[in-house]
Amino acid sequence: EYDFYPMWESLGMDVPAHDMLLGAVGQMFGDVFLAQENRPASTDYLNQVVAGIHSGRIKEMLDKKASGEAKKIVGSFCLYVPEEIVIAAGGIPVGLCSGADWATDKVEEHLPRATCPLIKSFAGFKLGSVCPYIESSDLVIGENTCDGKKKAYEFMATQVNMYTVDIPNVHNAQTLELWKGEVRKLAERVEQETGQKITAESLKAAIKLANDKRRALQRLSATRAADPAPISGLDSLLTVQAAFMDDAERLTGAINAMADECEQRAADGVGVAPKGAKRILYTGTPMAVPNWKLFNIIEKAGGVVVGEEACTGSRYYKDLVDESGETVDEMLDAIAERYFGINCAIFTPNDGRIEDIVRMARELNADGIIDCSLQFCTLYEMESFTVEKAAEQAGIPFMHITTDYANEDAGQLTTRIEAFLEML
Ligand code: BJ8
Repeated sequence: EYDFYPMWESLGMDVPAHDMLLGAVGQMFGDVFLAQENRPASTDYLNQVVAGIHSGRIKEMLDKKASGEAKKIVGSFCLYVPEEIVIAAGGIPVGLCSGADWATDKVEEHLPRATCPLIKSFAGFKLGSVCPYIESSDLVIGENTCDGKKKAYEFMATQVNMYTVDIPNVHNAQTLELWKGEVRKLAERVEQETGQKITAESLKAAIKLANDKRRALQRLSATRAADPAPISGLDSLLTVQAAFMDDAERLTGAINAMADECEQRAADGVGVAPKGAKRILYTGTPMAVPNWKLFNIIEKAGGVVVGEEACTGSRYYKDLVDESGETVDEMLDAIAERYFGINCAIFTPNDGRIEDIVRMARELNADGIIDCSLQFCTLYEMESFTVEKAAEQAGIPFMHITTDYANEDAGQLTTRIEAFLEML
């Protein structure tokens, strides 16, 4: 057994508090994931990812840095930050979004109480020194998306080495040009941090690496159209959550193995839930590790989540970067174009998201849509009315939920979800 304590201490972490966090997450993982029946055997890889999430994976990244194989670790909070750029400049990209309440008292000395739990969580993980990803990040990239994140990054910049990308709020030809400029500026900033120039060769390889991961996720997602569903929503969500932290090449291999097994299960009529279990399309705010609350409630109530129109779901993998570019400029443009298609609710209008929801519900044979917003997220709360209208027009039952990371509303949510599943 390797002793990870010296590593955590060298990162400046609060080791006793971190022990408590790891203990709680381990317990939750057992109750939520390992308690599932008929999981595909290949999901064992996900168990390993979670087991090493704060230990083996961190050591692996730090070892790569020490050997010179990687130059820097670069954290980010949003799907709009292109991982290809970080990889091509010799960095290791990691997702820093956080899915559990931590050090809330300290957070509320700097941010309002009425702030979205995702934002409070990443601030709390930093202030409580319990996240080895944030502590090992040499550069943290933020983005001007929602008001809460935008202003919280001003505080985060007092805590970490931070660079913020400006993201337009409307999609048109002119804002695409602005965005391409932002992508170039980001590339320069990352190069400056890593001390490694992005070359046509490194960028082409990074595009291929990220696209291969997306192609594997697309394969896995397609198998979920089958009834019975071959894999749970929980394991599918965890696969995308892992994609923000794990080694890309190794994870891609594991996802392809999961897709192989799930294709076979679909052909054989083997499912994680019984045939005829009510099928839910999830849409809404992202779910960062270890936020498994809602999926757990839906699936423990006998439903099965068959798709996620969310940043921790289809938005992460549905579109590929065009691979035909030859020069760095052409490839950066292709990256900008691909990322500009992410249907974040900061955009107005956001018709692409609405179309995706209805299309996915049909393709994945969903019986109902559950749209969820984290508390105090004005964007997704507002947009839920448009989503509801679209679901109604498409004749798909719809339910909106507002929740946070605490467990207080779990009983009430269970009752509401059971009633919704019953009605489908
Ligand atoms: S591209 S969805 S990852 S910004 S839930 S912090 S919006 S108040 S996360 Fe997001 Fe990028 Fe958009 Fe995706 Fe604010 Fe809402 Fe909280 Fe949110």
